[in-house]
Amino acid sequence: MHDTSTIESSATQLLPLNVVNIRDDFPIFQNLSTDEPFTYLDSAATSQTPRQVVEAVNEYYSEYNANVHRAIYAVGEKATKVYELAREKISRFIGAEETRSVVFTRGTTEAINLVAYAWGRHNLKKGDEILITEMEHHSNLVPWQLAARDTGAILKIIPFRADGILEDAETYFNENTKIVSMIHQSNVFGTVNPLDKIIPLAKNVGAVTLIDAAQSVPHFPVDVSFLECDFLAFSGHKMLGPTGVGVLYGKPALLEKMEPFLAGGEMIQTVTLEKSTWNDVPWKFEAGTPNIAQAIGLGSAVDYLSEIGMDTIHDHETTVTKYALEKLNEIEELTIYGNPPERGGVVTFNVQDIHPHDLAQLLDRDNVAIRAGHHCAQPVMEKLDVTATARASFYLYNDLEDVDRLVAAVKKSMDFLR
Ligand code: 7TS
Repeated sequence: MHDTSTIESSATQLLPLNVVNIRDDFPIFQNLSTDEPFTYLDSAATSQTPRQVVEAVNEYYSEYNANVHRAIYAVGEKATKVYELAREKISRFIGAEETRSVVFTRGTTEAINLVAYAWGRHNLKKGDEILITEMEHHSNLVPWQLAARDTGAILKIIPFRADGILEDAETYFNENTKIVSMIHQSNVFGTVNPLDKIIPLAKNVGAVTLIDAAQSVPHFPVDVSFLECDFLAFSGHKMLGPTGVGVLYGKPALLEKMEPFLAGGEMIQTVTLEKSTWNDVPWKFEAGTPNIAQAIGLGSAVDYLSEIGMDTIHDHETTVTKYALEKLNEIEELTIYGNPPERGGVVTFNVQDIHPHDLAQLLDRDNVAIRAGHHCAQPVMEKLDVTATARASFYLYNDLEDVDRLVAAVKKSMDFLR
């Protein structure tokens, strides 16, 4: 594909990936109409898309566009084959023992809702406890608020400390804990939560585990067989894939026992006017025509990430993040939120007196794209006593010069507003 060997950056630090070559694969870095380099620091919201993924989607539409699991003609059979091949690739990528563990959804949000409805509504009752953390994205909080409301279960919350680390997690587990649903890597602090401790605690009390891996699967190796979680959710668009596709991994025995989530075509075995029976797992959970092109695109994204290697991607992001923390910390008026020792490539901050939305807008003038807002984590903002923050997030196409441009643009904004 390309040479990913180490290069020396202008900031005289070695980086594990050759970012110049990697960027060549991403049309957006070539196609912008400005001379300024595009400093994209918002991959935690959505990642950029390599040519290989765009081509896989394009090929489906231009060469074998047909519905899946029903056509008895060549292009339809090819569509089914490539769609199911994407499932196999994703299954291998996350270390699943069986391909049928992989259910295609629209994204992390839908995957978590699937569990909250299809598992939660049928297994939770009054007095049961649902355990989440205070650092969840809304998509792993609101579905459980609704499940608690509908079943009489209690929503329990493990708090975090000012440094962005969970506090006394072990004290929240008891015989009433029925499900533990937890963010793997925080989209605000970058904290990587200690699943090696949490999952055994959940197992000890017989609770089911669901991991929100939206910010982890794209950035470092995640192996469900090693983690031994029951469910794991992630989104294609945060890992170089298209929008509109994501994954729910589930242990087959659990998926088999669960009721369907959405109902309609494809998820059935037999239908009469009176009643229906369900298709096998995973198709029982894929009602209607799926996002075929997007799933195929995600298969191609997984090929791309695997070829580079998730360990290398992780090492690369760690180096860039360390450099960003160093450089941002040198700005006296700037506050960085959280300081977890185990962290991913997300840095959340505010600059004294400057609203993060103003900062993001000024940075945009220098072609530096960051996220500003509550990051779909309003309870986290409340605890930090802010309404919003700025956030820079890194991926395999970022280098130390991106950090330099971010820091220069932040300083320029400070001068402009003072
Ligand atoms: N969980 C986490 C940890 C996330 O970071 C996100 C999206 C989601 C779930 C939802 O994913 P979706 O693909 O279903 O939307 N996080 C962000 C973010 O941090 N900025 O924009 C989206």
